[in-house]
Amino acid sequence: SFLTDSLHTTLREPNGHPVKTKPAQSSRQRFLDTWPIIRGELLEAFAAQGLPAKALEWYKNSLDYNVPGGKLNRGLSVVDSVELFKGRRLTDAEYLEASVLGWGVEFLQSYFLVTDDLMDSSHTRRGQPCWYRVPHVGLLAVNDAGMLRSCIFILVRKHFRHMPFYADLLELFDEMSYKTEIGQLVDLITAPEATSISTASPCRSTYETIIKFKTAYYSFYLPIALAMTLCRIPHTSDTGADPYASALSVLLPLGAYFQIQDDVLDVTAPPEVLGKVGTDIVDGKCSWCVNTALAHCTPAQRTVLEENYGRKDAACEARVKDVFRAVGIEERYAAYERDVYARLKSMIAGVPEVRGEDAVFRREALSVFLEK
Ligand code: GPP
Ligand code: MG
Ligand code: MG
Ligand code: MG
Repeated sequence: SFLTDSLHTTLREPNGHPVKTKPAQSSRQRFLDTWPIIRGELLEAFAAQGLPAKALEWYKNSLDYNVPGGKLNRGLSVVDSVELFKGRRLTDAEYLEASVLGWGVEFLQSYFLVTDDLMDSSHTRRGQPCWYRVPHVGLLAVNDAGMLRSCIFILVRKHFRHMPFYADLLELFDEMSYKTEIGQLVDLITAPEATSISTASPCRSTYETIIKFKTAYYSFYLPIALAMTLCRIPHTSDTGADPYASALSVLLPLGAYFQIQDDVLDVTAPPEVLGKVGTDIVDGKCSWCVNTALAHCTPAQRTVLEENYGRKDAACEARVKDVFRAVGIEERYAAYERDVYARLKSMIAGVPEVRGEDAVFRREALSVFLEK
């Protein structure tokens, strides 16, 4: 449609896949233009507590370092979906309202990333050192992460406290955080320190649980559900279908696809491109790659994996990567991607559209997300 065409460039891979599509400059730019306003409101709220200048400086640095530097896909999905549901360009006031929720998802994301990098002993993120690795930050990163999460509630309270759906917004942020924490728990306990994969025994169903909980709910369902809530899309429809449930039924497998891509990039993408150094192999993570390798390897390759996976050693990591290459991880991923892309497209085609008072829940919000 005109809207998606104007919001998204249609870059294609040589094989015709519409992957790695970047939002056009204009959509991203309008969202980024609200950052100084959002940041200003937070600094004002902080300054009102009467604190030493040094504290304000620290808070400001943490915000700038951790929040606006990513791809912003999650935040953009909120504002783009609101625009799509309303079927017109938003006024500046409406846009700011939607962007509070978009930045809310980005604050949640920054909170997760700062703590995830500590838990995963990661090195870089978005092309710069992880926050906890910045000199003088260290474990203060734990508190900074909590403060990034608090930004959500300061902003949502300021902008939506008087609205009848205020509690719904809070509940969404809260429930999706809980789901993510569950996912992070399973992610971490299936990658125990110094335990070989033979005893950690990654398995498909555990893997599916991990990726649904740690990624899909907050990265995919949350932005769309926030947009639907802001647009007052009702929970019921003429056909009896709950549009939030229909959205969820597509967004969970879509989020799983995204995390599988994240896992593959962790072992295959150059750090300069990815902005982070992959740690899944040395961390012994129950990832798509190791699951796929175990399902297709020879007994000899299995031994190599058992002896080298999850060891904090570059030579061990290289041996694991050799096995991954030998079993054709990238080719298997390409086949999976073709298949899941087609499946998601047909699932999306079956999602009912639901009319609210002055907005319509459109299935196109889901396909826009798929193309991203
Ligand atoms: C992605 O895991 C999941 C998260 C970032 C959610 C973390 C949840 C918490 C409750 C902290 P990942 O480790 O594969 O991400 P990345 O590859 O970006 O490090
Ligand atoms: Mg990580
Ligand atoms: Mg992690
Ligand atoms: Mg990862």
